[in-house]
Amino acid sequence: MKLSGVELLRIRMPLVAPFRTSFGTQDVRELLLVRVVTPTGEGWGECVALADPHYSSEYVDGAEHVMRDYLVPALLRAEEVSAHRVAQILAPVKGHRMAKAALEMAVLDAELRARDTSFATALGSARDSVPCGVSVGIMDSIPQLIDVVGGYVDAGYARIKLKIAPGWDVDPVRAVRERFGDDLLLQVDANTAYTLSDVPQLQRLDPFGLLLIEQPLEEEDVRGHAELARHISTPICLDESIVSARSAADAIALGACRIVNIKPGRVGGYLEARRVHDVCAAHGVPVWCGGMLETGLGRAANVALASLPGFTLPGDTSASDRFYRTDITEPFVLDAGRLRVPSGPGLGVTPIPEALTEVTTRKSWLDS
Ligand code: NPG
Repeated sequence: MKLSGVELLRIRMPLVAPFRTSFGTQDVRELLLVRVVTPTGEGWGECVALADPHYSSEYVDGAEHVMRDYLVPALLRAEEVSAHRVAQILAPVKGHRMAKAALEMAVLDAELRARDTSFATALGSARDSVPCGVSVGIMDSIPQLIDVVGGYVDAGYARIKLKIAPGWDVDPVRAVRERFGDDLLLQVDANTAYTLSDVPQLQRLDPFGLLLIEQPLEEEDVRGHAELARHISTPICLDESIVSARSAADAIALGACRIVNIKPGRVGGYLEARRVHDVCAAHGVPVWCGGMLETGLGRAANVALASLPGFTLPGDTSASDRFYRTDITEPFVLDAGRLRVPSGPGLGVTPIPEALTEVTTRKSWLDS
């Protein structure tokens, strides 16, 4: 198909509570949405880049810039655009995976709507609902953490992930274990906050039966993770370091991780995310779907991805109300710790016009 035009929408969504990680605190989510228009319909994409380049080198203003000046013009020039061709068309632009992923997602949505096929079916879904975990930010105190975790346990979440950083690691983990018991599926996420000199401190997490520790070391330090793995018994899961199926294969071959967090934006799109899944499955490495505080659009696609057979651990695919009082789509609601995989054409959800208008701060239309 030939694209008629692309709309870029900047939105601003307040969070229900501040979300603190080892790299900063967020109380509002600035997002970039993409709407591709074709002669027969439209498709939606969501760019997961954050406002600031602290989780990854990409950030939302940069993503908008590269889309407007490079990526969208390339797609508009192409005579034949399909989701499977997007990566190839955009390949002359280096990096910018989150921006590329959003465009591919929108084209895939348009294509699948036209074929009356869901994301889940197209990606190879194996179930119609997925178990959900929730990510819990760094708190001001342990009693506050216990309160917050208790709320999520009561809501039915199947697994808890605690954000950790030097100074907020062993004590909160111990407190949560003691309060909620050994059966609670519990994992931690360091977002690159440690170095190999922290081995003794990270060893102190070993007794707590954690499912995994996520990305303890710097993004590029894959070999360091392999070294760390020789000193701790908690399985290492990589997030920031995995930017493609190839980097997943390399990390696995090096012994740097036993588990992989798949975020489609981080690896350049849902099609590459499926390839990461396939590489991991071929090596017997469990995967789970990460989250980037998505709206209902990104959440719909993530839940579809999380229904593939290799996703054997609960993902950060929490309900809409974990972050937002009002979502821009019909909200995703937890049911016995699970979310239903959308089955309608494409994403199976679309923005509710009034809800979208409410949060939109800027729009631009690009055509050839
Ligand atoms: O459920 O959407 C979610 C958030 C899950 O903790 C989460 N994401 O590093 O995985 C992460 C983390 C993150 C938070 C990443 C904020 C980027 C910004």
